[in-house]
Amino acid sequence: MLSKKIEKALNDQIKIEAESSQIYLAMACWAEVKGLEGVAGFMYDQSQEERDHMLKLVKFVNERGGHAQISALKAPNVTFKSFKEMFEKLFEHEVFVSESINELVHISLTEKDYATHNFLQWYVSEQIEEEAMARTILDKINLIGDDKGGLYLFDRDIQQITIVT
Ligand code: OFO
Repeated sequence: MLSKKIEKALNDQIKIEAESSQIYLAMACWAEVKGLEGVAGFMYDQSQEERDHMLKLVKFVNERGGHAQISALKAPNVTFKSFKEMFEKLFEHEVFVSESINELVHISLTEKDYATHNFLQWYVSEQIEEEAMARTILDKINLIGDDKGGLYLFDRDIQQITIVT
């Protein structure tokens, strides 16, 4: 059984994962209308992953005797100054999510909720991967700079880049 404090903290994380999904969906749309199909595909996949992260939490809360809350979401940014800015935002967002997961892990320990603590370890590992992937992409974008040919190749190769990391 979840304590009220843990239930509230998990529900807050459900909202964060849902918002992450919307943020990356908006990025996918922006990339798609700018003609970068590879980047758009990558962002659609990220958006789907975040929805999966949300659903995993929803099911956990309901299975543990809580009630998962589906709430109104903050509208995401829909335009960006550049691809660099867009990927910077992705990286910053993943760092924010990691901090939020860490806080959740901390609460699970203070509440002595070891089942939730165990469940959250999956998210801890996932955040290490996602931050590393975002950092790798950002490094590549910084190398490309304003080079149009570089951006073309980056768009073509982004799916592989992410598999390698
Ligand atoms: Fe990329 O954040 Fe979910 O967990």
